[in-house]
Amino acid sequence: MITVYSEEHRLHDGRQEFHRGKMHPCFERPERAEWILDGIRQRNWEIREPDPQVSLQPLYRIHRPRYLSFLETIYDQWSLVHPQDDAIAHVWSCRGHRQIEPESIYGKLGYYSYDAGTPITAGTWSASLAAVRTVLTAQQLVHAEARGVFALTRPPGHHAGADFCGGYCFCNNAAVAAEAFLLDGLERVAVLDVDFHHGNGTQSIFYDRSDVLCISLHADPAEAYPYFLGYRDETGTGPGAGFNVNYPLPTGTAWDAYSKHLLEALAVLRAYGTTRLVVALGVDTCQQDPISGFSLRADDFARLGELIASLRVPTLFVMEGGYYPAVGQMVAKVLAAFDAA
Ligand code: Q9C
Ligand code: ZN
Repeated sequence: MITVYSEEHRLHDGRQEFHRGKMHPCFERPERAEWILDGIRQRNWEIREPDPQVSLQPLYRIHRPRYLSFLETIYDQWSLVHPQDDAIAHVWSCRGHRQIEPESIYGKLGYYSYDAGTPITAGTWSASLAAVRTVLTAQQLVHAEARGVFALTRPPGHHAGADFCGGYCFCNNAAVAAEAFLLDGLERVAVLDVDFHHGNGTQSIFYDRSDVLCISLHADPAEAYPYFLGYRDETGTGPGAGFNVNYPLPTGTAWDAYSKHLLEALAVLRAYGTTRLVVALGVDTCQQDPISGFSLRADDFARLGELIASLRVPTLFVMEGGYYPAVGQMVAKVLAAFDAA
């Protein structure tokens, strides 16, 4: 399996996130990509750089132009006032407040984000753009008839919506890739999100659309981040009615229960007639993950890859979460089992 990877991810290097009452070193840090690369290199798979010429049109279709300019410019404005610190919101809009983009940098940060775990640094925009080029280069390889390709994206993407960041995510790499398949003339594209956390950004982007089926297995938002989206009764709206499927699972879920729901998800993907699959590949479902609560074991990740392969659909794997050193082993197990099936 080919991996697409850019070392520009290193430019996004947040110092601290606000977590449960105190500032904490960022869980989502550059080292993660090294951990993942270790797993890929051990298998001797080809690693390619993103194509610098790849069209960014799908990015502009997924994200609002004003949000993208916010991402591009906010750190420079912030650093004039706070040169020693990362840009992070401390106030957000709520019910009864206006939904407006204020002039103040603090107001803008609140308007375009939804948590205090997602610092914006000097290199966040460059790294996010490199991740988008990475996923779009990988998408082009799948379009050119590769059976499976891995986009080693960092920062991750599935919590980012059309005009907001959060959950360590800025640009929604998986959504951008799905849009790229549509622009290439495909129909019945699907996103299968297996990250521990609900992919609230991806769901919100496609919620009223029938051209991208979104299916997610994740921790029940009643007990886990992102808390405000990812419930079972969220099935899509308008033309998108029936094209969003959530499987919220309780804390402690292990392979036995997980795989039952995965098989259901695969049946839905088959019934839809999926032509191209984007897998939002978080491996924070592993028992070892420091910020998550599922109990998948190393060998379960091979089963996961095997089951995804059983769909027999060209598949783009996009890296999402996973915050422990063995993250590359789990990713490699998924990809190797997919390849072998
Ligand atoms: N300080 C992904 O796995 N944790 N994102 C909440 C806020 C946020 C995880 C703590 C977890 C986001 C891509
Ligand atoms: Zn996650």
